[in-house]
Order: sequence, then C-alpha cells, then structure tokens
Amino acid sequence: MTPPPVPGPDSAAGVIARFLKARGVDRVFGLCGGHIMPIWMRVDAEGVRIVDVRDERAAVYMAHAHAELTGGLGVALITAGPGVTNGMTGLANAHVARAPVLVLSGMPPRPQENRGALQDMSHVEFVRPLTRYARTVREPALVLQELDEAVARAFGQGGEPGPVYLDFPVDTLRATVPRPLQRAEHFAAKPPPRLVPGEDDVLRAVDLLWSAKRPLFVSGRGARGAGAALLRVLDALGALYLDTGESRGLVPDSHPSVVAAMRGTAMGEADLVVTVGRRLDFQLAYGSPAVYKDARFLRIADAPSELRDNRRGDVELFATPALALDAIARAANGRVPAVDRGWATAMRAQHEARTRKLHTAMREAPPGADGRMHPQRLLAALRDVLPKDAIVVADGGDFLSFARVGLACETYLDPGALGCIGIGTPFGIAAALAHPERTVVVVTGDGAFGFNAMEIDTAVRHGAKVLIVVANNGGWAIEVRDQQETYGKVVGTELQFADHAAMARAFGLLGERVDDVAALPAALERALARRPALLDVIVTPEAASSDAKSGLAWVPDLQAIAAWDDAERAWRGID
Ligand SMILES: Cc1ncc(C[n+]2csc(CCOP(=O)(O)OP(=O)(O)O)c2C)c(N)n1
Repeated sequence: MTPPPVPGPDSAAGVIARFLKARGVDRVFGLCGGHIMPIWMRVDAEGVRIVDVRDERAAVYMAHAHAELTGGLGVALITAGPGVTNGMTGLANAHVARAPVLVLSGMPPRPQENRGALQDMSHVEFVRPLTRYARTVREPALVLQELDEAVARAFGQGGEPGPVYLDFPVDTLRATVPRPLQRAEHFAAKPPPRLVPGEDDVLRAVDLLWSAKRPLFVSGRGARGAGAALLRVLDALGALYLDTGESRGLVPDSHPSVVAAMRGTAMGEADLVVTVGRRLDFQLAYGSPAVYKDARFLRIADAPSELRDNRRGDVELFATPALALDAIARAANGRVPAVDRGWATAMRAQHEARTRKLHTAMREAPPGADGRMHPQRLLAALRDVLPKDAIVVADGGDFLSFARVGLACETYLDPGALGCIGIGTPFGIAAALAHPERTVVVVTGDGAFGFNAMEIDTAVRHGAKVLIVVANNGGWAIEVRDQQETYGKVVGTELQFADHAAMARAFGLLGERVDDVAALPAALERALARRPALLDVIVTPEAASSDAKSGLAWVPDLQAIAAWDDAERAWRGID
C-alpha cells in the first residue's frame, strides 16, 4: 500500500492554511476526518490552533461565538457527509444571526464523485439557503480566489454578512497550486468597506431627530462598533434607548438613556423610533403600527435586512452606522432638541425603580410548593459574584428568560432569533478561549445543556475556563407550562433530575450539586476559582418566567407575544 504524499505548503491544503494564517485566523474549530485531513494537518503546520470538538454542530457554534466576540472570522473545519449535516444547525444559527463564519469541508476524490463513494453528498445543494456563498472548488488553481471571495461575502461585502461554505475534493487538496497563481492580492486582508451617508439624508435625519418629542433608539448586530457615536447622539438629544441581545453592552446600563425595564411602554409611547443596525423582527413587534402607535421611523444600517424590513423608515440611511451617527452629530451641532425631558426623565426613573424591585424580588423569591429553590435565587447569588466585565451565555427556556433580565454583564450571548437552544456550552467554551482573562459563565436549563453536554470534554482538554451553571428543574419547563395551560396535559416534556455534576466530574471538571440557597455563595466561589467547573443547581420547575407569561411559548398567530398579538388583532379589526 502506498500512502498518499503528505501535502506541503504549496498544495491546495497548504494554501488554505496559509490563507487563514494571513487573514489573522489563529484557531479553527473542528472534528477530523480523512476528507479534510490535508487541511487539518497543514493548519497545524502553520501554527493555527485546532480546537477539536465532539460534534460538528458544536464546532460551528464555537466559530460563531468566536466571530461575535472578536469581530473577526470564525472558522469551522468539518468532514464530508455527516460532518456537514451535523454542522447544519450551526450554519442555520449563524445565518439568522448574520455571523461571519467560514465552514470548510472535504469531498471524495474527483475520480470517485457520484459513484457511491464514502461520505459522498452534494453539500452545496443543502447548505446554499443558509449561506452567503457555497461552492465546491475542484480546480487547485482557484482555491485562493474562492477563499478570498467567500471571506468577503462572510463580512457582508456586497450583501448581507453571514456564514459561507467551501468544500474541496480530497485529491484537489493534495494537488499543487502553481506558484504564479498564489497571488498576494488574494492572501492580503482587506479593510472593511465604509459606506458614507448621503448629505441630504443626514440633514433629513437630523430634522426628524431634533423635532422628535419622544425619540427611542434600538440597536442590534449592525451597531457593534458604533457605540461611541451612538452615545454622542443619545447625549446630544437626551433620547431613550433599548438594547437587544444582539448588541448588549453597547450602551452601559448606568447611562440615563437606558430604559430596558420599560420596554413595552417606551415602544408604545415613542414618536420616533431609530433602529441602528437592527432588524424589526419578532422581538420588536415587526415594527407594527399596532404596537408603535404614534411613531415615525428612522432606519440606519449597512445591511439591507436591517434597513427596511417590515417597516420603511421616514428616512433610511444606508451607511456604516458609526459614520451615519457621527455625521448626524456633526450636522446637528448646536441645534436644540425638542425632546420632552419630563417624559425621558420619568421613564428612566420608572426603569430604575422597576430594576431595584426586580433585584429585591430575585433575592427574596420563595421556593416552589415542592420546596425547591426558585431560579431567581440562583441568579441573585450569581449577580453578587460576577465581575462587571463578565461574559454571560444564557441558554434554555424559562431559565434563559430569567437570566436575560436578571443578570447584568458587559457581553451577552444567547440562542438568538433562531431560538437555537443548546448553544450554551459551545458558546461558553469559545468565549473562554477567546477571552481567557475574563469570567465566562454559561447559565443554562438542564434540557438545553443536554444537546452539547459532551463538549465539557472539549472544555477540559483545551483548558477553557468556563463556569457552567445548570438550572436543573427536571424538565423542559417552559414547554411543560404551555402544555398545562393550553392543553391541560403534560406529555413528553419531563426529564430526570439527572446528576450533571457527576457527569462533569467524569470528564475532569469540578462538579458540584447544590440544592440549598445558603450553599450557593461558597459553591460559586469554589467553582469560579477552579474553572472549568459545573454547578448542577436544583431549582423548582414551578417558577413561571416572563417569556412563559407573555405567551412566547405558545406562538400566537400575528405577533410573538400575546399582548402584541391582541393589539395587532384590534388594529386589524379581527375579533
Ligand atoms: C433546538 C431546539 N429544540 C427545541 C426548542 C423548543 N424549546 C424552547 S425552550 C425549550 C425548553 C428548554 O428547557 P430547559 O433548557 O430545561 O429550560 P427550562 O425551560 O426548563 O428553564 C424547548 C424544548 C428550541 N427552541 N430549540
């Protein structure tokens, strides 16, 4: 038997690895297989770290989180056939989140294509709807320009940002790329394009903003990097601000514009809504006039979906958000805003009062009738010990809902608009590896934890200093509640109060079970000091979260939550 030649730096696999290195990629997340082994080995030879996982889905989740947390490219390397199908949920999540992720895979050698080869599937046909660019590259000489193009598309150059996909027959990977075709222009990293706003549009935006009495800003994914400019405009106007999970931390909670706890009221009362890099999706009531009763809209975005989805703006600024906001601040210089200060101040005061009340309620939340701890007690104890710059990853149903509102942090990730539960542990591992100096905590329901629980092995092997806190209520609680309230019967939604701490210990983490509120502070201290660690905290399944109460779980017809659905019905004249 003759083993194939080991591909060198001038092989297609070698060129891929050198491209990644040239683009500043310092790690890839992957699971090995013969069809990608040439890339795998060349990536390692170039000094790019391989974070090897236990399921391809987790590799794509990690690449996604890495991209979100670093502003760079996330790369996943997964093998042909089942490797790619396993990665599909990760692709779908990055697609909805518009995260710049490059997924690389392999194919059977060209002479075996379509002959029933091992792991032979036409991947591009099924990844295409989830990607901005999906190609099989058979010609070695074209590998480099295809990578260059794919990465440009991932960052949204000429379209929406999001995941991209390339695969290569394994004989292509072993073939040599002729030197003259290894062109520097394709290796070189390019600065992101800047979209400059039109002057007339900026003046129209200033008129809209400076004549508004109750302006409300909402930011999203596209506003990242525009924090300083956003603060300048908020301060100049005295406008109010709502964050969303996509851009949490952009405006600090202590800023007088923040009125997160008054979300519904602010949306109903605003006379001007300014979206900055944010889709008007289900979380924002699709921008419906039924919910935003008197509002005009100003849309600012550099991606089409964030510029005019669901609700056209009275002014639409198609521009890099930071540039648009800076231009607005400059053009308005000295102009006196018409903002109703009494409204803004009262809203902020009510926000602060509600937040204080919530924190007191979290500390005092009584146990369930079953005697088990309320999940809010767990979150209150966590709040007390989390540093200001913590990275929080929230996952699950009821518990995610409690955590999203109850925990303060500078950086926050969750399943996002796809509702992709199970991301917790992979996101947390990628976060801990990207920011080893920061405290990373995954707060997850026991159901959500199960999807990628095996990745605790990856955390140990790679020294990812993540703390995983499982709120163990023995079931898919938010679904149990929906069944009880809507159908009067509970079926297929109960789990065991399984011993996740024992599972963690089996893989070499510090693992402790906690079922007593009084034991939480010491357990948290021990776990934070010895990460990776897992706390399996027994909580009552009886605690209904705001997401459960809002009707999110039962999926109303017209809007995501029941109150908006009622408003939408009334507005449309439906009984
Ligand atoms: C991949 C996926 N499967 C199923 C669902 C539906 N779902 C949403 S929340 C939830 C329950 C989560 O249970 P758990 O993580 O234990 O949190 P709890 O509600 O008990 O706090 C389910 C099944 C989903 N959003 N995503």
